[in-house]
Amino acid sequence: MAINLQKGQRENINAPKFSIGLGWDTNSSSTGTAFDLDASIFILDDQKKLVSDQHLVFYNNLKSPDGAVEHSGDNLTGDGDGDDEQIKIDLTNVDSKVAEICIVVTIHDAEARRQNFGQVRNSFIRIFDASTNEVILKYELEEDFSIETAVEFGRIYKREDKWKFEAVGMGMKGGLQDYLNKYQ
Ligand SMILES: [Ca+2]
Ligand SMILES: [Ca+2]
Repeated sequence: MAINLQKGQRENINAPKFSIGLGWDTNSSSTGTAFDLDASIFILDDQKKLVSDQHLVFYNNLKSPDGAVEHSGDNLTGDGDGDDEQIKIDLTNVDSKVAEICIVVTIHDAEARRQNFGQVRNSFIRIFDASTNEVILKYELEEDFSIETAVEFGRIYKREDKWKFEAVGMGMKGGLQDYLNKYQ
């Protein structure tokens, strides 16, 4: 049975290998131009900084150096139900320096296209077993965003050698750059 999380809720992750599915829907008629949302994964050390530049996994860098985090590739439209972008995680391979994995979704070219998360609907993050497709955890983000152009959907972090997931659901106005400033 999947556990449905509320914002801020934390749960243990018991299986070290799993996939993350991210979904969203947009209505391009609200701004006149197409939306392209992108998942970026910040792999952080215990000082909450990127382990290296290669530890930012996104459409242009699909795999972390240790192979533990792998992005499925860029989805350009978000059309349809189900996952729009996916990430494979193998915590048994993760570099020993890694303490946290943050999953951030940004709107590509948001400023020029005058788009924000106030126009995005049906956002979710789910953790599932890729071999059985069984959903373990799911968090449906409430639609309480307005001008944010980047939202941290969730984070996976280590506490006393156990990995946990937190449903974060917090946004920033300055797009991916805000998160680069925070974590680089
Ligand atoms: Ca995309
Ligand atoms: Ca969708």
